This record gives sequence, structure tokens and C-alpha cells, in this order.
Amino acid sequence: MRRGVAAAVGVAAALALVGGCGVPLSVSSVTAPDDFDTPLPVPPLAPSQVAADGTRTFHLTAQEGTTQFVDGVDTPTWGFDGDLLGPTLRASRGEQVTVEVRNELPEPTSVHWHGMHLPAAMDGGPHQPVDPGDVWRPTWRVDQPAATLWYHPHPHGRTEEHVYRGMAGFFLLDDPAAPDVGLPHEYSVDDVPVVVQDKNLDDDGTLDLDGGEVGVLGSLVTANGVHGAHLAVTTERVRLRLLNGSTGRTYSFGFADDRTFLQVASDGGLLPAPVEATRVRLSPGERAEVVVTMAPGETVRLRSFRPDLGRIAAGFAMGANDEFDVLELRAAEALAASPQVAEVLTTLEPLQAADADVTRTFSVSGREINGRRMDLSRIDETVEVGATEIWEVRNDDAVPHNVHVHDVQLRVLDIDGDAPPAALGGLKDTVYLEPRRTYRLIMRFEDYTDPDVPYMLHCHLLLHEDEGLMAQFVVVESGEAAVDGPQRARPPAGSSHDHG
Ligand SMILES: [Cu+2]
Repeated sequence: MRRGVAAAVGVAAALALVGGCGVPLSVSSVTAPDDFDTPLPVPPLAPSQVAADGTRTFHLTAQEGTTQFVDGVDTPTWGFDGDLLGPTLRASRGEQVTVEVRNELPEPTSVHWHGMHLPAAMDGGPHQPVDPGDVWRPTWRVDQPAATLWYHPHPHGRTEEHVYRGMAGFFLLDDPAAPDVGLPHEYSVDDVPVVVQDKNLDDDGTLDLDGGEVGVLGSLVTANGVHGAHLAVTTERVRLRLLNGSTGRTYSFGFADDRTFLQVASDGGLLPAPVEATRVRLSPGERAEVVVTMAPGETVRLRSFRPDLGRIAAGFAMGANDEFDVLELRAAEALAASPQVAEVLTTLEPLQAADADVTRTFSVSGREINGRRMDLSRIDETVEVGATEIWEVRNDDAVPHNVHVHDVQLRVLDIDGDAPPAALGGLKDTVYLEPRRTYRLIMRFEDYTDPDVPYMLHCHLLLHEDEGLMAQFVVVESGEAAVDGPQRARPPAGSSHDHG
């Protein structure tokens, strides 16, 4: 019900966007919290059972609930094992994991393991729907570097709404064989996951799903579901695992006093070396791990500054004017010492253009990739396992898009021919596409083949995805052909799927 002046301006801005009219550059459509007095809720670590064969099994239930984003206003929301968001799944490299996903929502959903290298039938995309009352049990072996991954629904045409209603959680991967590089690692103490999402409420307190060109740009920006939260810091350094869990908004995170922090990881794991930064731009689906140093007794806010969205169309805002505080860090009067962050974090395989066997080009425009909208029965690309490929992705619009490739962690080779900034020099699964720029991405397809079940390639501005900005690729053995046709809409082979 707290639709104040700022929120009303947000609606006006959204309407203006639809009509393509100008938006005053000074307008921010985000509502500042009254205070930051609510302690940041940290998602609990999900319990799991380890069987005799070593398989670690988690359970997730998708369910309806109620959340108060505004004091005294009950907003119907969806979550995993609760009213909103979900518990943090955590597993180690080398482990076999199984997740028993139960759907208690009134409609089909799915759960995609964003950033995970796994068989297509376990991926949780639009070909693995879970009907109300059903249980889906994907299983795979974790085999990739330590990283901050996440999970969220991916039902065909309904992803934006499911994520916006609150369906998202972290999936943290550890690598016991990796050296200690001095990163804070005590979960919820000095190693804290923070998912940022924006919401709009209608007058009756329900979530407002109406949006503009990039979908909903909410006036209430939440950290772990709270509008106006603080984190009690007890250590000299704190590691924030930032996830943009919004459906359309791009953030430019930094601190209100412009202090320098270290970005230590991107989507798929550690950067080769810490990157000293004052901003980190995250489009929907992207993650960054940052380490910030605090002085005893001080308070500083995590802020999203006006994001540089690139050369967007004149007269459009799409969140580029919005600047607001997301989370307050409150340091205790005495802070426990933290280790020094190492100067070298990891060694990444050098992947160069000359290593590529195949180059594919993708033009992203409107709601189409290469002039075609998503068709569940059409395979757009067939990749041979073992291949190293360059995917040259161009945003041919004057509005923001991004690109998320399932199954792989990729590397940005260059942007309009120039080397990427250091923050984009590590493992990525989601890349912001500035308007009218070309991104050359390099990736290797390993381990899993399935001519029958595709992976997805899509814009993670979820309205765009739902409206068709998605394509399908299969990974096959050498010489094998993809299986086309509507039969692929059946439940996947290889993962058990039953009616609960
Ligand atoms: Cu898009």
C-alpha cells in the first residue's frame, strides 16, 4: 500500500517507456527504505542426506506463501521450503548430488541449476516441467570449480513471473582441492550470500507484474527479500556473494562512500586475481563475489549507482537513472582479524580464438535470435562434444539484453574486438550485452551428450526470454544428429519423475 510519490513516478516512467516517450533524466523510480533496521536474513543451508554410495540428496518444495515487503502489508509470494526465496544448497566438487523437487504450487514449474555443468535432462529447463503434486529427481556429479551458482524456475513462457514471485536460491559449490587464498568463508558470518530483487506492489499489496521494455522495474529493491536490511559485520573483511535475482533490472553495485573493494569471483568461480573496483555491474542472473574491508564501529551502505547500460536509445531509462541503497553494513566496535586475500586466486586455462573449432553467430534483436523466436520443437544448433566454439553474439538493438548459455562456463574473448575488462576475465555463464555491441564468447562442450534433450541459450531479462528470446542447442557425439520434433516435450529420460 506504500505506493508513494516515487512509486507513482515509477509507473509513469514505465508507461512512458511503453509509449517510447522521454523520461526526465533526474527521475529515480526507486523508493528508499524508511530505515535499515531489519537484520539481513541469510538463507539457511539446506539439509541433505549422504547415502552409502556417497550421493548427497537435497529436498526442495516449491510452495505458496506470504511476505511483508512493507510493514503490515501481506503480499502473496512463492518460495522454496518457505514463503520467499529458498535455502542455500551446498556441495563439493566430485560429489554426486540429487535434488528431490516437489511442486506444491497451483501450476507447473521447473528448477534450473543456473551455471551448473550437467546432463541436459537434469538441467531443469522448459523440457523438464514439474506438474503440481509431482516430484522430479535430477541427479548429477558436481565437476567444476568452486562458485556461487543459483537455482530458479524455468517454465516455458512463465519464468519471469515465477522468479518475480520469489522463486530463487543459491547453490554454492566448494572445491576441497583448491588452495586457501585467504577468502572469508564462514557462512552467514563473514561469507554472506545476498540476492537482490526488485518488486512493485499494487494497491491491494499484491505483486504488480506490469512492466516496460525490460519487464518489471520495481520500486522496492530487496536484499534477501527485505527492503531496508542491515548486516552486522564482526570481522575485518566480509565476502558478499552478490546475485542479481531480478527479472529485468541491472545494478551497478558499490559502496556509498566510494571505497574500493576486491572483486574475487564472477559467475563460474574465482577470477585469476582480485580486481580492485569501486563498481560491479550485474545484469539479471549474473553473480559477483566481493570482499570489502571494514573499520571497527563504522557503517557503510551497499549502493546501486546509476548503471552504465551502454548506448541505450535516447529517451529510454530502463533503470539507468536509478540510484539507491540496498543494504547497510554495520561493523562492531571490535572486529575479528581476517586473513589477507592472496594476490593470485586461481589459474584459468588460457582459451584463445585459435583454439576454436567452430564459430557461430547470433544476432539478438527484439524477441528473436537470428530472426527466430523460441520453438520448443526446433533445435537451433547442434554441437559436437569436445568442441571448442566461439559464439559471436551481437545485440542489434538499442535496448539492453544479456545472454545466458546453459551447460558451460564460458570466457569473454573480446567486445567489439577489444579485450574485456578484468571483471569479465573469468568464468561466466551470463553476459550483459550493451546495445549495438558484439561479444565473442569462447566455450568448450564436455562430457554430456543427448541428441534428444536440448540446452537453452537465452536472454536473462526474463520477459524477453518468456516472449521468445531463446534458442535450443543439443550436444551430440561426433556425427550424431539432433532429434527434432514435438516428441521432445515428454519428460526427460534418465531422471526419475513421478506423481507424489
Ligand atoms: Cu533481452
